[in-house]
Amino acid sequence: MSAQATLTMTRQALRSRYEEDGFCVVPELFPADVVERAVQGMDAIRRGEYDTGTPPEESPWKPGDDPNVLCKIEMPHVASRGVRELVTHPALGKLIADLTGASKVWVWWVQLLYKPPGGKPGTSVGWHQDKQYWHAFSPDSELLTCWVALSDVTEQSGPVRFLRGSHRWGLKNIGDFFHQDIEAQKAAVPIPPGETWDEVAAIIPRGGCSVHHMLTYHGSGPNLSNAPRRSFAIHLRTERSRPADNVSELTLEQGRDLIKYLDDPFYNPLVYGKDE
Ligand SMILES: O=C(O)CCC(=O)C(=O)O
Repeated sequence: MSAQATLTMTRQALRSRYEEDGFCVVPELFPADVVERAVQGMDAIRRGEYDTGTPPEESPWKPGDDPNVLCKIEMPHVASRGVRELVTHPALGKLIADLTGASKVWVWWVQLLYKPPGGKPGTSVGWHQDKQYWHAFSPDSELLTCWVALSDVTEQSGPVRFLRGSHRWGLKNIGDFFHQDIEAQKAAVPIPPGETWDEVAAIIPRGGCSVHHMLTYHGSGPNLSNAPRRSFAIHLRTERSRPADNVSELTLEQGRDLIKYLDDPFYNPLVYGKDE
């Protein structure tokens, strides 16, 4: 069997996993040199150095802030050439097209997530569904996230934990990214009748990724390893997505500004398909 035929088979299996579970894990996607340049870019951004000349968006964490809490920086791909190379790498667009059957795929938001070691408070991510923060898109939009591992992600390093099948539970609007006690928070997650809590930790080698649906519940605990957990959450959309009808009525907290760059290829690059 040719390498292409093997890849196609693997992609079919991944697509089934994504559709059935609401997430899938891809152990190998980005070339090692691309990952290394993105890591260098990540460190430069954390120091406040921007080789594109453009700063990231206003972010919860700024250079000089506490190095022991979760570092979350918005839109790092406009600030670093190395990060941009990874975020626009053709392997990413192809993967998303293979998983969704889409003819066009755009990156519409990116988060740099650096979870320091040491298990300190302020490093967990509470259970949430991404769509609860994305009201600026219509409810039926096809939105998904590729979470890229730039360090080996193990059970000890605070991996993302997904609730298998929760993408079929509907939008609950119950969850909190910044909640710190993810054990206690479990009680608040509304499990529909007949469903169960089926939690899976995404263990991913450096250069691999996971992909999750906008309704899949997920969160992560502290990093108990002795190395930082490095990642980018790359939020993507397909041609089956559109702004919500009521965008102008939304508040900033409801995500009104998340669609402000849809027509700007520097911020929202097309990563699969062709422009008309
Ligand atoms: O990095 C994490 O632990 C969670 C990231 C997240 O919430 C996401 O990728 O949507």
